[in-house]
Amino acid sequence: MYVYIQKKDKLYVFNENSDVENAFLLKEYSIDKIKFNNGIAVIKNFQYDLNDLPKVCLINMCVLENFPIPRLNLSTGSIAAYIRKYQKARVRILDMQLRIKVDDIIKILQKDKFQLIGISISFGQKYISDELINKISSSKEIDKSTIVVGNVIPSLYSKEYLMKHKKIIVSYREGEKSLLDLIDYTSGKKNIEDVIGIAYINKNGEYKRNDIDFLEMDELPFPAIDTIEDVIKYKGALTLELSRGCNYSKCIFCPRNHKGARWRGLSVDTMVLYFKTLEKVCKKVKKEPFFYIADEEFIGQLPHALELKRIEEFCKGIKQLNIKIKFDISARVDSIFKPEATKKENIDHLHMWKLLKEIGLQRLFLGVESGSDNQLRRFNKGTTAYQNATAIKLITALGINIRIGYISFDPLMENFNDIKESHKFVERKDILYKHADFNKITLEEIYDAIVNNIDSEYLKLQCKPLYYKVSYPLTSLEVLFDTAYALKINNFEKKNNTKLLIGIDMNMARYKVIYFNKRIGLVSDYCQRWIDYNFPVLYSLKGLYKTSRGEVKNKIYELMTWSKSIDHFLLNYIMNQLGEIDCDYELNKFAQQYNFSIKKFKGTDEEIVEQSLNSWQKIEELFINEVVKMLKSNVIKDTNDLALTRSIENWYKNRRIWNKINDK
Ligand code: B12
Ligand code: SF4
Repeated sequence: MYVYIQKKDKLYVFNENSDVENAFLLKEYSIDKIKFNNGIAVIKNFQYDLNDLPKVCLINMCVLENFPIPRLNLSTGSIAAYIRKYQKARVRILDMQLRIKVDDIIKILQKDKFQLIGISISFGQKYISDELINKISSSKEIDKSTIVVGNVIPSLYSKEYLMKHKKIIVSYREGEKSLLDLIDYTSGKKNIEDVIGIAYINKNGEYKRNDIDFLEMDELPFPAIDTIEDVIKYKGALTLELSRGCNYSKCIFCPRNHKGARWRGLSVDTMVLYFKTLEKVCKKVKKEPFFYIADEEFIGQLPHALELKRIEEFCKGIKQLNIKIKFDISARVDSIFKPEATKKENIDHLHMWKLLKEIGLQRLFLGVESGSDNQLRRFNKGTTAYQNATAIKLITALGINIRIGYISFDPLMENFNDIKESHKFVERKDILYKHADFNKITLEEIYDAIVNNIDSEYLKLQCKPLYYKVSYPLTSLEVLFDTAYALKINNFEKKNNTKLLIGIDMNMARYKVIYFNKRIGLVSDYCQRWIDYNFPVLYSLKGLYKTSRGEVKNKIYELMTWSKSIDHFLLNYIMNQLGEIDCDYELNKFAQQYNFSIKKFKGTDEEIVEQSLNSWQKIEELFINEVVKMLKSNVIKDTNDLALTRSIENWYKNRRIWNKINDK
């Protein structure tokens, strides 16, 4: 980092390593004669005005009602840090998660006059960004600025985007290098044809797309944390990125063009440095050092020895720092257990996970997706139900807490078989293990006992259902643009002379799709309505969970698992109402707890499903009442701007209206 102080025609430059000669800004102005005075370079007769540096505003969109708890935004943070690394422009970050509204943004843009305005548009943010872009375009004070949009939504369908907003530019992949080029473009130093990684409409009205390569991660500086104080103020979470891409890249529902099929990670030294830096920052802002690693696949799926070495060195580096940090990561199930690997390789992996736990790994997100082999094959997930169960058994026995991604419905399901099988899988209480005591049992013994199904007095089950760990219950597969699943549906349509993809939902970069099996489509649709209805309350609770500690954290966790049970048994209840399953012991037991009597509804399938939701909402209401009680008695403390309280007010107000969150 460099500090520049300009006083009339004098410029003082400071860098903590006295490496002033490499200050990019001085290179930009071709300053060669530098005199040092007490480690500070003093440049006399500095004829340039630093106020003339281009100004860039990076805006992160957010629909606050749906995502009331912020996360430190890395999309803008990473680009801002990169621009600053090259001292190309002065950057300001505006993040709508931090309660800035579209009209506030417009006022700032009118006042500060930025040469380049970058807008980050992720899922569900299309409409709100359209509103912003339209307001910018119709404001005389700012319509001269160049506007570039990036992130998932514009990148997945840049052409359609540009047809709608002709004057803007789309950055369709990583934004760092494109932004540097765009600064030169807006300063007249580069032609638009030479700006990498963008799509645009040229002077002849033609759609153009300039190439770009993926960045090497070590080129990335530590992300900008300008907004950190506000993130903390609104009880938000800290995030960090250590790798990009995924070496597997074959799950058919996951678009890969934008993020990259090749995994690229920071070097171990840089990873350690970034952990250290964020820990230092946390001390400064008085926040517990807990961060969410945003990487799609943290481990990397490299050749075995290399992967092991990398993680071991990283853990060693963190241990040597002697810092106390906590972090969450995501990985694939086969980063824990591969049935086809040797016993030694699998145990090596356990050792690697144990090390990660020792340096502060709190929670691991696993893309499990299903407990039905048929469905896993359809997804090309590369794992089996047995493998999923075994990996979870092993990892929980190591004391690592997990969350799992799970997809309950997908449009090509022919009947309820996969749903029933997969739903039963998460009801299993023989998968989650208690933390084993390593003084009493070795990794090898844990492995042998679990893989060979042998009882061990040192391995105990939690006796809790796996659905407690499902991150978003009752999820339907979203057929996102640019995915192999969309192609699979195309082929299915041709083969069966039917039409399943019936339109596009730009706001979510996905297809509107009807299910091959209409009944499953109906159940999926209503489950989504149920989840969306309850989502703001649960997302707020989840956010508060992340920032709370001790007893309060446990209380919120209990609430969240309660809500998971209600969601889980809703599907059993609906399937039972539709005559797909019997009312079994588990469903009966659950209903009885709340004095809920299961009586059969009559009518069309849709009427039956809707009545089921209305009626099940009575159980959800007991849950909501309990949250209110805890808020009133101050057991749970809301965010400063009462995010949870507002979500609850809406919950009561809109009962029995089953809209979906991302509906216009
Ligand atoms: C945080 C996160 C979320 C949060 C969002 C929270 C919030 N408040 O908005 C939650 C958990 C809610 C979420 C949900 C979903 N997510 Co999500 N999420 C992420 C995650 C883990 C981190 C994002 C991040 O910070 N990345 C790091 C930054 C640096 O990368 P970036 O955002 O892509 O930014 C770069 C470029 O996009 C570009 N760029 C971005 N903005 C801009 C702006 C300008 C001006 C320019 C020039 C460039 C630019 O440059 C940046 C730097 O290179 C990513 C995984 C990942 N590592 O990206 C998945 C990810 C983005 N999510 C994904 C998906 C599919 C979803 C869901 C649709 C899942 C689902 N089926 O429900 C939902 C949709 C949510 C909704 N609105 O309904 C996919 C997207 C697939 C793809 N390749 O496009 C990802 C990649 C994960 C995955 N592999 O499945 N998600
Ligand atoms: S879902 Fe995860 S494992 Fe599968 S391709 Fe996408 S990032 Fe890779």
